[in-house]
Amino acid sequence: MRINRVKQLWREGKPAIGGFLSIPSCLSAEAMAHTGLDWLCLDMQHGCLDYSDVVPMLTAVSTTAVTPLVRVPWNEPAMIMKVLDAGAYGVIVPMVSNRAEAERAVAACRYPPAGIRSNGPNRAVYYGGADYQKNADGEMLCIAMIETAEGIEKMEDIISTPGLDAVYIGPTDLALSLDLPPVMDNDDPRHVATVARILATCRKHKVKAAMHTGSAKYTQRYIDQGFDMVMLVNERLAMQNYVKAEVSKLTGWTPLAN
Ligand code: 3PY
Ligand code: MG
Repeated sequence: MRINRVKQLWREGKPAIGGFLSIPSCLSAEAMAHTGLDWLCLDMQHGCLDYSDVVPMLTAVSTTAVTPLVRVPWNEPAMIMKVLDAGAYGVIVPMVSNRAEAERAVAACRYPPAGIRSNGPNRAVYYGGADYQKNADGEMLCIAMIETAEGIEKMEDIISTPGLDAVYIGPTDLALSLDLPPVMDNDDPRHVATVARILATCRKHKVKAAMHTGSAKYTQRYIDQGFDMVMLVNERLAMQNYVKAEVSKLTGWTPLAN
């Protein structure tokens, strides 16, 4: 069975740094897989990706050592099982608000008797190996997002869910839940304090903590703060920000004001 690189980094006490994919393209997925990042997450929640986009994009990412993850659109066992069968090595489940929802996500990621995952890995066997079913429960990451008001209130119940590998903070939904503007790299003291409380609760229960950012500055900040997994950039913004920065360097020409 191919090992999960993110879990391996954690065993070595190192953080895993990754990116998000939102453009339905195998070529951009493969290009992002050649940037040095540890993991890439195909974003079915807010990215423009359907299942028929995800399957070939997982194949593109798996031409490299990058760990492929999928953020599913919602906490639905059917989609969690389908993306794992297609070779995702873990799922990020949005908007998990209480213990029952966290248990539902974990169960979908584990074969019986630990969970309710149905047998039928298709591409996953080619990517993971012939002994996939025997070892999958130990390699697949189940990551629950804490970003709702109820989730903040019940973080301890969620984080202490048996079998949950990590908790992933969605900073903009977290901000909305705190009645703040949906700013990604967020310095509001209430946001900062909530993020610190989630991290401390993860530490208490020996669950990994993951954070989403929009810049190297904040990625570094969260690495230094002790996060185990940090999202640096998504490919759409990487492209747009790079071109905008280059455009701004030109003189003797007026860029379109779109
Ligand atoms: C959030 O900021 O809420 C996220 O889910 C990041 O994608
Ligand atoms: Mg969110």
